[in-house]
Amino acid sequence: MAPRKSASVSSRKTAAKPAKKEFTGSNIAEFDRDQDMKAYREMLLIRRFEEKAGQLYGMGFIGGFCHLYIGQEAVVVGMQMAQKEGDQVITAYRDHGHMLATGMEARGVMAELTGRRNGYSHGKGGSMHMFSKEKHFYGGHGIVGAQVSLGTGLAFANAYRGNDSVSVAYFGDGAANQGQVYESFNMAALWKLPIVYIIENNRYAMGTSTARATAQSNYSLRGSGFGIPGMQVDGMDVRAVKAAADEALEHCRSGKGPIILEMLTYRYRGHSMSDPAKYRSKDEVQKMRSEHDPIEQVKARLIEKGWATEDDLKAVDKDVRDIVADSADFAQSDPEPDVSELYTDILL
Ligand SMILES: Cc1ncc(C[n+]2csc(CCOP(=O)(O)OP(=O)(O)O)c2C)c(N)n1
Ligand SMILES: [Mg+2]
Repeated sequence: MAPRKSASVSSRKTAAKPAKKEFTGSNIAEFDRDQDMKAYREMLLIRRFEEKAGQLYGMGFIGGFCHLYIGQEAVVVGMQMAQKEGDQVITAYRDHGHMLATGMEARGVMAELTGRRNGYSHGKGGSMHMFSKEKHFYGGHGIVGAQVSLGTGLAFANAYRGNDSVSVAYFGDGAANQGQVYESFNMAALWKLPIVYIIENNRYAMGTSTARATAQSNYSLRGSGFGIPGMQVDGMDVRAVKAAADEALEHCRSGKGPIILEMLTYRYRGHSMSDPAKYRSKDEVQKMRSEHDPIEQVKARLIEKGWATEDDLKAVDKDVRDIVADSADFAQSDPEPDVSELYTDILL
């Protein structure tokens, strides 16, 4: 039998075409006053909630893991502003912001952090494992990259049912190097599944910078081998996120299959609560906070356009602080699950 001629990599005719450059990711949505006020309020709620969660953790009220989202608020808020009722959200362990953005109650999230009965998982899931079918929030996952495959499954369900919902699956720059992400990309592209893959590139995976860990640091190109288009987006500007989200969701809803949004963002706090943060300088964090903070950007715009006064914004802050304080009180006074509940709601 004649030996089969092996094709050289470069001569293969079956190689996937690179994704067409039809998206830029650099558009900025025009917000009216209501949209800017909404974005301001929602981002502030996440920030104040996270600050309080950090305090409660320090006081010993929260056990286990707790990963704060401070700095990245514009990503979930901009995405949520573009989503429709029924679109599913799934993410990793840095998840409190995603939950609040979907409209889940601060009380239920905080009570879950403190392991109480009226937490979203009845106090048995904690920070990384909360769900709300009502708000189409599918977790909260501690295995890096796992939510990408699960989110692809949600998109498969949408296609199978023939509804026009889109699955929005968030993952980090570190997770983007996991193998199951590419198995998911392949299936999603093959079956044209309605899913927006959001890579929250906050520059670090625990203490490892993207520069040290990744061969292709333009994550928006990560789907090109499968023909999945992608955009790099300023994830610190809620209007840029909203504009990219509008395009991406429309792409999915019109049956064109998956799309990737790489959100260029930054986390101000450590990876989790026990992070000495020796892998970056204080100056780096400070520069990001002072020049790109997502909330300050909206605040400055509201004032500059004359859409709100300092007093108006202080009133929003007061309102948000009240919601967070109430959630913290609730999370400390709500009872723990009864002993008889030890074996319910869990997998044995
Ligand atoms: C499969 C698996 N490997 C390793 C870990 C440990 N781990 C937890 S978070 C993390 C870093 C992930 O970084 P990234 O995806 O960038 O998300 P970020 O924390 O920046 O939001 C690692 C390696 C894990 N939880 N699961
Ligand atoms: Mg990261």
